[in-house]
Amino acid sequence: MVKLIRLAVLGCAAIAGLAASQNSAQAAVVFSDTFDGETLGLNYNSFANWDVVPNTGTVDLIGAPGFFDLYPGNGRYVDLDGSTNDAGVLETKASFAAGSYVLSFELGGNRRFGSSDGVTVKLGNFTQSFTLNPLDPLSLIVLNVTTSIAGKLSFENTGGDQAGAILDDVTLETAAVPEPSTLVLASMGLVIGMVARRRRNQA
Ligand SMILES: [Ca+2]
Ligand SMILES: [Ca+2]
Ligand SMILES: [Ca+2]
Repeated sequence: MVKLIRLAVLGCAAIAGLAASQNSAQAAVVFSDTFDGETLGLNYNSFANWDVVPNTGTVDLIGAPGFFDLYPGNGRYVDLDGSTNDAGVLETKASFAAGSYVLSFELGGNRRFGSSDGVTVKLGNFTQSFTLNPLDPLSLIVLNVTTSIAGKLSFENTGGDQAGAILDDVTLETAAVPEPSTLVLASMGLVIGMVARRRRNQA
């Protein structure tokens, strides 16, 4: 019995050592943009961190002060359907590695025309679509995203009536992996369970 307990303790120590030697992957922000540093303009394509993909159409940069400020208090933001009746694809200049991320952004309705807008979000081979009614409020959306290939992050409004869904506050974080302490506790539970089972079998 003493031998068994000593084995269990040794096992725990070995697992703890193994876990401690691994780097704990904390969530890290790899991209963040509020659009507040941009210049107001229709059919805007001078973003610090984004390109409007050539030959896809246009987007507008609107907001404070007083330039189609549809969502006061949010600084500047993007109308994903510009002023050419052809919504462009807004794509990050940076490419992101394959992996798991937490992607957050704010989307709001166009607040102008009666028809709803579809918005497709892509990162590598991840894709998800949203439908925004014109009066939907600017709301935070948080997605767990996994892509098996490297790629850029993009937003595309479907349709082309010059009144697109509104995009603001885009943040991309790498997903956190479990803390070593969590791993150690889980491993210790496993070892203790095995010892208890052996004790029962021997009784
Ligand atoms: Ca903003
Ligand atoms: Ca527009
Ligand atoms: Ca529209």
